[in-house]
Amino acid sequence: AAAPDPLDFLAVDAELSDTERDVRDAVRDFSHRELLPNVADWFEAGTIPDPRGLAKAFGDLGVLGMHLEGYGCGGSSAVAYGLACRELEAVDSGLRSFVSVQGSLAMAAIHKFGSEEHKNEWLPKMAAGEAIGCFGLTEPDSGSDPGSMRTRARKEGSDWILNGTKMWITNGSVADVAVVWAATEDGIRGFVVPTGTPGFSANVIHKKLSLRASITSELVLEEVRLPADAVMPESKGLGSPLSCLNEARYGIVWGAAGAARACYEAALDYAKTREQFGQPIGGFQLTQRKLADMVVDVNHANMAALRIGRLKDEGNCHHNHVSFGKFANVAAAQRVARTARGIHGANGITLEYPVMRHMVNLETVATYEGTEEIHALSIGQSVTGISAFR
Ligand code: TGC
Ligand code: FAD
Repeated sequence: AAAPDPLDFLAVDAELSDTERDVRDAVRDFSHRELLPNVADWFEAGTIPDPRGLAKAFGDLGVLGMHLEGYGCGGSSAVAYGLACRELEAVDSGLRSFVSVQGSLAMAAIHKFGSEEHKNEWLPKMAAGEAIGCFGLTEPDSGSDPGSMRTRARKEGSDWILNGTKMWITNGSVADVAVVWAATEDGIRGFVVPTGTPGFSANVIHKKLSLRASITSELVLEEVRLPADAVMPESKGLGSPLSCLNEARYGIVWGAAGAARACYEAALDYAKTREQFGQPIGGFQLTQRKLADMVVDVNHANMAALRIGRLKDEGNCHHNHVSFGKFANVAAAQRVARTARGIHGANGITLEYPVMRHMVNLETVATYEGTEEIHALSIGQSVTGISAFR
């Protein structure tokens, strides 16, 4: 047998079909050409300077809502979509987030729960990157417990009136359309809110130390009047937004594997070339132990992502499978990023190398889309049958 490839030790990618490999390569080429040369500057600036241009480029690449069927969307397999997330997050978590929020949250919500009119109006232009969407679930006082939301939608004649504040909303201030979740007399419903509607405003959140190549905003809704058909007819209860979260969390399972791989590859390269005490630091036993731990984490993460992706394509993926993947892979990526940061010595704290950027991004990835603790509790509930959330 051939010796293991240091960059794919367990040959996980050998399990991919030709189509899946083509998607992987196309997204990797695009990411290396268009994103990697710019991402450190965007991270340093604390923004994405041309979000509309980026949306259009992602639309042309075909990654926005690529796993959704019809309405101008790609209709790809779950594994192909996951590979796209992996390659994007190998560059930066904020860039995968851009694609996740558009395709797996805003578009997926409209696709699952919207009317034919909502789908026809928004999905084709969102898939093309001509319109940007955001997804407003979290509030200042309602994060892990979204059922406690205070945003309200009340009926006035046939119109809906929305009031409330959403917090930490990716792309909120650059979005054309916001999917807003609000409590009504009939439970939680989702609303399609064009962001030009009077009473809707968005404020950029500054001073972030993580996910800096991403725009994060507060949404304020003050007596926002919407027509009767703004409500997504199929949305009913907290299960509706949670089912969208499964889609985005699935992308994170793969994305975290990408961030981990990027950190491991940077550390391996550095360890082989940086010399101290007359030899490459990769020649020291302590460094080799770190590389061994990293290669195990990266390959475990890839295997878990592929297994969960295959379950999803078979129609056998339960949301607790996704919790398992998010919990395991984000923690693995955090370990790898932190170790890789150390192997880079002082260079590791700069934006000249990707490792600390990934390390601090992963703080966000561990928090959003269900914190590490929330996914631990989901797995705990799944294996014991006992809920420990409250
Ligand atoms: P609970 O009573 O357990 O559930 C309410 C109903 O929902 C069902 N359900 C799910 N359905 C689909 N998918 C899931 N993952 C589901 N989890 C639960 C459940 O069966 C129930 O259905 P029914 O028919 O019996 O009513 O609800 P709970 O209030 O106890 O909360 C459960 C908990 C804590 C797991 C949930 O609320 C949760 O996941 N909290 C974390 C919140 C979160 O992840 N927020 C993310 C916001 S979006 C974001 O972060 C975007 S980041 C940008 C990016 O992705 O890049
Ligand atoms: P809290 O829920 O207040 O949690 C604080 C701590 O308490 C955590 O450690 C948590 O695990 C722990 N905790 C809470 N409950 C329990 C429990 N039952 N048992 C044990 N420990 C518990 N949201 C959106 O809706 N849309 C977006 O586009 C979006 N984008 C984001 C982008 C960024 C950069 C960030 C940082 C967040 C984003 N979020 C978004 C919000 C994100 O989903 C929330 O931050 C997350 O759900 C956690 O909520 P919280 O921050 O209020 O923390």
